[in-house]
Amino acid sequence: MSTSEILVADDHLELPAGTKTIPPAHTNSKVQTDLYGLELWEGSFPVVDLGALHGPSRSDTIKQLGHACQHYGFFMVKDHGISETLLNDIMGITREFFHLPEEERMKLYSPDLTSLIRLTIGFKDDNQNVFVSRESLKFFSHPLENYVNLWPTNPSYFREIVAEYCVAVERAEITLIEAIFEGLGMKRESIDQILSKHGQYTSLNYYPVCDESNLERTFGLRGHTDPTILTMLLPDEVPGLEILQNGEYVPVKHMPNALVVHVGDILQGLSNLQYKSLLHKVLVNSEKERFSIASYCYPSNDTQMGPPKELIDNDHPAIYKDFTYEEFYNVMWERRQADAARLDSFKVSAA
Ligand SMILES: O=C(O)CCC(=O)C(=O)O
Ligand SMILES: [Fe+2]
Repeated sequence: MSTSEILVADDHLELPAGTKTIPPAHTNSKVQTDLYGLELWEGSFPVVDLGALHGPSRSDTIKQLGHACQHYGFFMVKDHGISETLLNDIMGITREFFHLPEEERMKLYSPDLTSLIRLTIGFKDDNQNVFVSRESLKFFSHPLENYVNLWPTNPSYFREIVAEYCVAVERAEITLIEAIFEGLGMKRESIDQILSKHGQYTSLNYYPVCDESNLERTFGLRGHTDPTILTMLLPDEVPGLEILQNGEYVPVKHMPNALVVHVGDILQGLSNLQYKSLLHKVLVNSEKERFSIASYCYPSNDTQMGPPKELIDNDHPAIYKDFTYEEFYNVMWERRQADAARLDSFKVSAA
């Protein structure tokens, strides 16, 4: 594996609930909004119109993104530029892949964390006496031409559809990240340095129906934060994803054609802790299988993951030292922590 192919963690441990304060919703207009003017889906989940970043309300939208990152660590995006047809196609091909016979899927199984594509399967954690029942096909997806030839050819349209989706999501991710960085006050030079050789890692996820008798001790995925700048997730309509809000895990309500965005650990570091990465987990159920597609965006390997100089002054001293993504990645695997505690050893105050 070259150093440009650093993997993201897929080992998720259960974590205690933390606390976050979220302002109450205003319900006096047709579209519910919160105190920051953020539109709320189902009264709880902020929604940002990504299309507005290309028009005259760009600066308002950038402010909204800042509020969503700071106060929620999570938001949904609409008008993200990915067609409904493509969203349906990628979900369809993901279902088709996981409905292939087991021996066909298992050809891609690999316990090797450095593999450029691998199928991971459910397992039992004997220490905690729980099952984690997710099956995932994980692979690098940007730059596309480096990886597409490693992807499966069964189902026959797999490469075509997945490639089209990954390119479209990458475009949306970069638009979004640039706007978030701009909102933080980063200079163009810093933004370019972080994103010039950025990567994308994709995980097609399958959560099988769980036998009723095992439901209590089976997770789809245990509580964790993502070791990314941000993650863009396409969930299907089956409930399962839960995010931490006000110290409690809350089920995310499906919003048709929206993508779900999580602030990741790297954005936490780069923002000098103005934004915190989001704790989330996935539950399984005994009635319906569930599918999701996660796109993890990570920075150039040599990115300095401490806050850029322009975010630091006497009133805002640096919380994190300068460290590279590569160093972060090594610590993450060494310590096997499932949340942003992975960043703690890079704090200025750390020994
Ligand atoms: O499947 C989901 O809804 C969430 C997946 C997730 O959190 C992850 O892959 O990191
Ligand atoms: Fe996650």
